[in-house]
Amino acid sequence: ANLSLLGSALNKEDMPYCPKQSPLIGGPIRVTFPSGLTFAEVERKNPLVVRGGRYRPPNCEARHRTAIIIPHRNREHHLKFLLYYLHPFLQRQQLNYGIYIIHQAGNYTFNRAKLMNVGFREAMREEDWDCLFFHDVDLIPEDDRNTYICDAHPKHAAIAMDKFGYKLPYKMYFGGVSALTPVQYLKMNGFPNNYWGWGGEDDDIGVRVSLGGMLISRPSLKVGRYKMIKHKHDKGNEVNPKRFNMLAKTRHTWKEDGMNTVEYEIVSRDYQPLYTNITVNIGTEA
Ligand code: UDH
Ligand code: NGS
Repeated sequence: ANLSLLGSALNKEDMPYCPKQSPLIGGPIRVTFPSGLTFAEVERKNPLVVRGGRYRPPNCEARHRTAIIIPHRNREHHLKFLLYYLHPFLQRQQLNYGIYIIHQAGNYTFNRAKLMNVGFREAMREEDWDCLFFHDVDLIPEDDRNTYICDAHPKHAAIAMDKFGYKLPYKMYFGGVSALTPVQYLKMNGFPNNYWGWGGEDDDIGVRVSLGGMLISRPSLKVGRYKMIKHKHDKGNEVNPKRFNMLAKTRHTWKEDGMNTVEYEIVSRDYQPLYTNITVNIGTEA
């Protein structure tokens, strides 16, 4: 009895670090999309996740603090499946983590990269995250060994997607899921703010990595596997006809457009059981 009293008197700082390799990690994950799944069911399955979609391992001090940043509008049905897989996946990795949905307000053309800049600033405001995962809502990781921690260089994690036959579609592809430390993010002045509509912004980000003097780190093809939830082009995210012209100029524009110039207005910040929802007005194209 004395021992257990002592145990409960110990505070978090006295907990041992989690092992370097989590013993809870398995291998491949079988991803299916159960019909009738609800957010309430995902909540029930994740009793240790607290308000705002935060989690810490209960019995050890996490070695890593990872924020997941998800650009979003009108994809609740995808979000539900992503959370269903992502919460247990991150818990098996024994991370201290938080999930942020960056929701674009209004019906103006979607801007994925600018939403990521908002997510970076707003997440860092709340916590000293050491790694940020920029994560499309429709990509489900298919292997436990795909650890959601940062590397010495910006990481492109979604290297093997089912829709590309589990291969990289092209060498410089940087789309889907990527991970950067705050230092890496700021070194490349974050992401571009001026790609409105579909396409090219991920290539721009890839170019910024090298303009910032960094390399791209990647997991193996075996581990960096993702299943994409099938869908059509969204309304409000039409193909951006300017993307090639813009990409041709990235080397001249990256220092003048990015984290140092991002402007937006927070509409609301609410702490849902499974995620923090930040609704933001990001304006319109200049
Ligand atoms: N997103 C939204 N809402 C939108 C548009 C985009 O939440 O209206 C987010 C979401 O996180 C998504 C990401 O931005 O995963 C990237 O957008 P996308 O999924 O439209 O891009 P992707 O290249 O697909 O994955 C393009 C449509 C492919 C249609 C192919 C039909 N066979
Ligand atoms: C490239 C796009 C990327 C896009 C990738 C995969 O052509 O933004 O295809 O697209 N670059 C340009 O348009 C310049 S996908 O097959 O997922 O629709 O991510």
